[in-house]
Amino acid sequence: MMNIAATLATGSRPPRSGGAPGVRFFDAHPTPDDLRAEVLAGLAGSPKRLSPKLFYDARGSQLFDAITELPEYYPTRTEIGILCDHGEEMADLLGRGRVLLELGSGSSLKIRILLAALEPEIYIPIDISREHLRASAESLAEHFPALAIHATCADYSVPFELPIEGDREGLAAFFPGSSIGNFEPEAARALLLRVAALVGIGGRLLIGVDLRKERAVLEAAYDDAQGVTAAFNRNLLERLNRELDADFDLEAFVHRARYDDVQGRVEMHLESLREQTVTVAGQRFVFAAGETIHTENSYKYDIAGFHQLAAGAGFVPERVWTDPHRLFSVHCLRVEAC
Ligand code: AVJ
Repeated sequence: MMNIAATLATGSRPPRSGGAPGVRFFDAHPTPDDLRAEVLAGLAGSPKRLSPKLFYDARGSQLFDAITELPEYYPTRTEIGILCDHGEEMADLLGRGRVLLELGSGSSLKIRILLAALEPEIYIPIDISREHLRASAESLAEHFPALAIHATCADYSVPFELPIEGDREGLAAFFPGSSIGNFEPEAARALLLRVAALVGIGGRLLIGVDLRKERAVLEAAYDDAQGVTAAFNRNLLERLNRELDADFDLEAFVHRARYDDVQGRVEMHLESLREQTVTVAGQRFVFAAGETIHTENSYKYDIAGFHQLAAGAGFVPERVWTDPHRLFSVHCLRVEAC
């Protein structure tokens, strides 16, 4: 079994490449989110809600990177461990020298582990944030100089054209980090259907899924002792103050994370500590004391439950890997001919 981490450190076996080495940038011109409309609609709702994608401005992305280093936040390091331990088996299943898509920009260590094992012909990171995608593609090219990187700016939750010539068999997609957990189950199924359409019949998806577990572990992972997740959550209000001329008093809102074991999700909220009125983009919103803004759901699955969701999108489970403590899972799913 080849030691993936060692290969990464030495970079001794660059991937074979059919496409021209280096970064090519493809822009599907995804419709920019109408931040103002989305936020005003969310705050006018009952309960008040804001989309978790609003977390990821520059400061938010930095805070999320800090979260992944926290002792309480086990998903990132656990998934990396699974990828390192089973990278070769994953490559055997997904196939080497093929086309590998990634939902997300490829800035993480995770994709480097997979690229070293899979040696894809072409790697296609798909992300809606243009600059973040360009930057991570360039830095990846330094690490994999012979790799053909077709960086694609697109919104993967809607149909778009894959930047590859001709029909290709056995495409593989990678969706790490349990980001599928941010989607409501119905939206998660719709996204998986999109991925199935992208990779085609016989194509495969390698996806990271956080597993259901005891409340104390989950609530600690989303409300760490150092308050980094609290800062990540409240940064959303700082962003609205900056970008939508809002006047949120950050001291008047507190971070809350609670596990709903019926829904199987960790909910993050920002709770108003007193009766108050906030103006956002010229509109006034009244908050009662104790009223919250629901900012994120992070669904957790057991393996059978996730396989059921995947089956609803035309995927058959081929293999699942977990860590020794069964905290996290990585699944290899194949698109079955219907
Ligand atoms: C990036 C969506 C996978 O839900 O675990 C981390 C985001 N939120 N701490 C998650 C997050 C609070 C994370 N995902």
